[in-house]
Amino acid sequence: MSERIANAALQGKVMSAEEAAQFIDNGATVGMSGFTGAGYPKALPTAIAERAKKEHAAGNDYKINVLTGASTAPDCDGVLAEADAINYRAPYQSDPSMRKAINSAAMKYQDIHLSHMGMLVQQNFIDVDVAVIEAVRITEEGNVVPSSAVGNNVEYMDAADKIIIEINEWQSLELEGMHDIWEMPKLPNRVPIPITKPGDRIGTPYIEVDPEKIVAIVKTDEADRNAPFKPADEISEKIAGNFLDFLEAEVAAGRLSYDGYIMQSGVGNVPNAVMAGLLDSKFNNIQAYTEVIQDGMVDLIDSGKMTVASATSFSLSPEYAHKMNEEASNYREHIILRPQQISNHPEVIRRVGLIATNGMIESDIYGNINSTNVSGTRMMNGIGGSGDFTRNAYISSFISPSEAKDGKISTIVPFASHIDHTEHDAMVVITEYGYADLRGLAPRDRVAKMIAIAHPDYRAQLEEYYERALKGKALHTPHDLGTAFSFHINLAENGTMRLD
Ligand code: 0RQ
Repeated sequence: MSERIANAALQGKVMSAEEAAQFIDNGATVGMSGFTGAGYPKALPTAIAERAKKEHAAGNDYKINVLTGASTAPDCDGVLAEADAINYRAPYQSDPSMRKAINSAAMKYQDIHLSHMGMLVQQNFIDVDVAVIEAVRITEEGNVVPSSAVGNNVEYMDAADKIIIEINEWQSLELEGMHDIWEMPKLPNRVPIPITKPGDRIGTPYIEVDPEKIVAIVKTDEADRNAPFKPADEISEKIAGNFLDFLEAEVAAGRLSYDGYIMQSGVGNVPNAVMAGLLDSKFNNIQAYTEVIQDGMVDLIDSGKMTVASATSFSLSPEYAHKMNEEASNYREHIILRPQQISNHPEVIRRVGLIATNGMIESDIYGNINSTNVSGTRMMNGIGGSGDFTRNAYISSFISPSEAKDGKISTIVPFASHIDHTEHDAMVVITEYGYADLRGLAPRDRVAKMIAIAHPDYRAQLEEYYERALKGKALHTPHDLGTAFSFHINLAENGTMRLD
């Protein structure tokens, strides 16, 4: 253990998770590590949940506010939601139990852009009482080497009065050297971020921490919890093929080169299929300036097609997480893990000129995108980093199957029931039926392109809607508000929309 806790004074702070949970009072705001199932605390959430259950059984109030990097896992967000231990949660989650608690109003959730979260803490909009951070090692000086995600660890530890470190022996010591920690000075002293290429390293491989603030160290030995990806199906392969056609068209138009395409990619099976497609493409020296490293990127690195991937976290299947742990030292020259304020920073995203590709729930016929609220009301996961990238990318694209819920609803709809990304930001929408390039098109000129990528079963209804919209007082963006949500209402009436 002394290899993992090199600071002699801190070795005396090792205790059980139950003991460490006593530092977290009712009403506390807790800033946790963790991003897409990687690098989240493995022991404290369960200990906090158990404490909450005991307090509730004794008739006492006990709820905390939880901030993270992004989503975590059932043994973090899941156990806390099930124990009714959360009052307020931000900025991104994807846990089924937590989703249920959010949609039944048992807890509050604020869906914040991932690049904003650290800034809100840094500028004192949100106070952090305790930081609970997973690490691979504490250095002799008391500095913290994060594990498989950096997230908002820097801002949370800076702001917190008390810090609890979970040293996870499952995480490879070889991760040390992969992180690049750089902190933006507080206002009014901000400076340009000196990153011009995804591979630029600008900071330290550890987070500087005041060791006096570390009140507890808890030892764990648990794997990150990410679900394995489903093998690519026919639809995701078609979407990936259409995305590659779009890239090829950009090359043909002289706007993109086969050498040095810079990508951001959302998580999921379809983005992974896109990366599998890139393996057999003419693109070389592919670089990622993104927020999560997925299986497909590891394959691209292995093949030599991807030279560098900059992110804030891993989001790997169990098989690939194991491989990364075994071979971290080999991947260090290709992978950089940064604080999420930097991985998702508008300044750098715009400068490097990347192509952003994210999933969506639905797009309307004008290109307004809903990423978060099913039928405008039920929170799915959250905006994550999709807003950071979509608003600032060189080209912003959205990929999705043309229908959801076994064909019961079209993902191309007359009017998006909730809008996360506006028509001003979304440039290209891709389904298994092709891509709609909306760049340079006025709203009315977008409609035919969007209907052409809708599922054939829904095209006539969409055309009929647009005809009706034109017959009314057809203004700049024709709509027939009385029937705009007919697709969503039908879905609700069919009883197929899960409301929890
Ligand atoms: O629900 O699991 O109950 O069947 O939504 O849909 O098609 O599996 O697609 O996994 O890519 O998720 C937008 C949610 C898409 C995701 C979203 C239902 C569908 C299924 C999942 P079931 P799919 P994906 C980087 C960037 C925001 C964050 C982001 C997301 C479930 O991409 O969370 O982009 N994005 N971050 O049935 C009703 C519709 C629906 C629908 C899908 N139109 N109506 N249900 N579903 N479309 C990552 C981070 O930021 C960390």
